[in-house]
Amino acid sequence: TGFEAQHDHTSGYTERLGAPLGGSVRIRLRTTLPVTAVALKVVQVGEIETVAAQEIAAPEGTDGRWFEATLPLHDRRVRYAWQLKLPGDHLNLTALGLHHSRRGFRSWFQYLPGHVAPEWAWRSVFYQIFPDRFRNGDPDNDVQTGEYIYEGRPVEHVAWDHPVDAHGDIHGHYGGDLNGVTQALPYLRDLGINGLWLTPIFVSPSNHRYDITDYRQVDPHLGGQAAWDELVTAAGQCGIRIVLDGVFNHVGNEHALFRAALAREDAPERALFTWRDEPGKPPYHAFFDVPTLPKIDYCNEAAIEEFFSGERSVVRHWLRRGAAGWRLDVAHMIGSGGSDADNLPLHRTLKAAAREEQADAYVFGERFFDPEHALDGQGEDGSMNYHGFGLPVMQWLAGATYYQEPSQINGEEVADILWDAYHALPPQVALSMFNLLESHDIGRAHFRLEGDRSRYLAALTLLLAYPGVPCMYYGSEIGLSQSRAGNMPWCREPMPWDPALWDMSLRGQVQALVSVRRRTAALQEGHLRFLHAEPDALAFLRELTVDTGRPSRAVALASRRPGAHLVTLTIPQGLWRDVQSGETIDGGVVTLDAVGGRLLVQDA
Ligand code: ARE
Ligand code: CA
Repeated sequence: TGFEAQHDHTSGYTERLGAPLGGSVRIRLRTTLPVTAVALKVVQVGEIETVAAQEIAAPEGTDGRWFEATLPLHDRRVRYAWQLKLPGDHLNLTALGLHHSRRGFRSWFQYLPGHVAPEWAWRSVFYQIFPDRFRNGDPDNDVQTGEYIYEGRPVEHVAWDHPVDAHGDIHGHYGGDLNGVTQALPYLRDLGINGLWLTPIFVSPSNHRYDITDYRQVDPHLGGQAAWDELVTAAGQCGIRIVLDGVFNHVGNEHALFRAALAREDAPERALFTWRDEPGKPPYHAFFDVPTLPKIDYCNEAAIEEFFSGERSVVRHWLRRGAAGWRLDVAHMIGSGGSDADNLPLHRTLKAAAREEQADAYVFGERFFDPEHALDGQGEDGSMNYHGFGLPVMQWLAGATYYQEPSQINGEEVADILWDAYHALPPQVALSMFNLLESHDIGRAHFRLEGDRSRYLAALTLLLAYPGVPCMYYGSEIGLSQSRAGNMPWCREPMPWDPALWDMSLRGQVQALVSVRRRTAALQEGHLRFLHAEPDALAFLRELTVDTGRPSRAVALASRRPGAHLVTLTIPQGLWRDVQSGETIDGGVVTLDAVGGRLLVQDA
């Protein structure tokens, strides 16, 4: 399709992302319109400035006329729009496209100075592992039945082929460990992933390990420190980085600091927690009032030092020992009991400590709701993208939310929700969002889609093509499902290792998606444009063109109809390759069968 005017965050149009506050950055516009002049409207520190743009020579291999302007960076978040003067007319280019009016500031392009994203994450495909359920590499370290009492009952060793049930969950340990993850590296490498997010691995009595007893020891039931060191080394040799789960809102009730606080009325450790007296509740604030998860009070400098800023803090400790970043459990709660916004200064302290330790540490928070206010570049790099990706996509494809609410949304609404969430964020933040369809907390996508391969592949296609860092949940690639409806614990079935139990054709399709994601620059850092939306189908374009001298483009198309579904849409000219079928397609107006989701790429 012919374009009329184009500008985005990619390096052909924006000199660089995250240039320092107080400086400036050169930005460009390309247009085929008969413009007489181009200017930039910039809003910062409450004022609108006008900056003139100069025409420059078109970069080789491009068409249209090019204009360049210098964007001054005097504010923590700079918003701008292009103004194109035409004979007897003028048009404005914002993130929403060309319009006569200037539209609201929220639709303007935005530039976030001073925040350099960990770009390796953009080039990664992550895989989430729940250690107790992924692979048992060493049966000798397994939790034994009756080894200790947890929440009033002896723990139990559960056989790997025993499905998760209510009994098995709370007290059941399957014996998965880090030795198993190391053993599975050839499998993971073959799948093509290059990032791992491990849910907690430190000493903890529960099978999920969110109630941590000692943050500086790897649980011996997972193989201890030796298994971690071996995993980090071996994963590094495969080019796989590991992000750890940072449980910083609460500790486990067996943690030494909490035990000391409980032991004496006048213990100094009492100041690390908040105490209360409410009938039927624990005498201290706790995560969702779960007594095993006492909340840490960050009013206290000692707590900040212990976990974040101190020379030997937990955050620093594991970055020094090979972790590549942190996923922050219940990020919005980490603080001193105030709102998510009140907690921002603390998150900046955490991120600053992580970056001091490792310049490209990737830090993202867990939030089930709109995270925009928390993503100012100084705190987290991104957020788990339930809100702006996984929940709406799954709601659309499953025809209901994961918690079975009887609500419906159509393709146009999904496209709107996704686009709104995407363009609300500065580009380097949008590209650092941690995208997922499912996790250890919510029902498996495959199950929520009733095992329908076609819609499942549509979901995976969108995941691997969308801006942000894609993460798959262990077993997704072989069609691992769950034995009954619901969220956790049903979504935590052990991974079967007998290939006879795998859906091999699904695994092949996932491999193809992962591989193209890792090879295609447009999928890693290209901009986003929705091309099509109808109730049962949607399509978007990822594009990175001029700076490489050759185009890198991809189109993702997904349908929620179980069978064939012909969709007519317009895609840019040129030859396109279908990632699954290998078939070649000419650009322009095309009619494609959207069944099962399709990914088309164009790279020279
Ligand atoms: C266990 C049992 C549960 C039981 C619960 C209470 O498994 O069946 O209901 O105990 O007794 C960890 C474990 C859980 C454990 C929990 C408490 O993994 O298995 O539950 O500790 O012991 C909300 C939060 C979100 C949070 C989820 C769990 O917003 O941040 O709830 N996620 C993190 C981790 C969890 C972890 C913890 C927090 C605690 O990822 O694994 O739990 O450290 C809707 C709501 C969301 C809600 C979401 C999922 O979308 O809007 O707010 O998330 O559903 O339930
Ligand atoms: Ca084991």
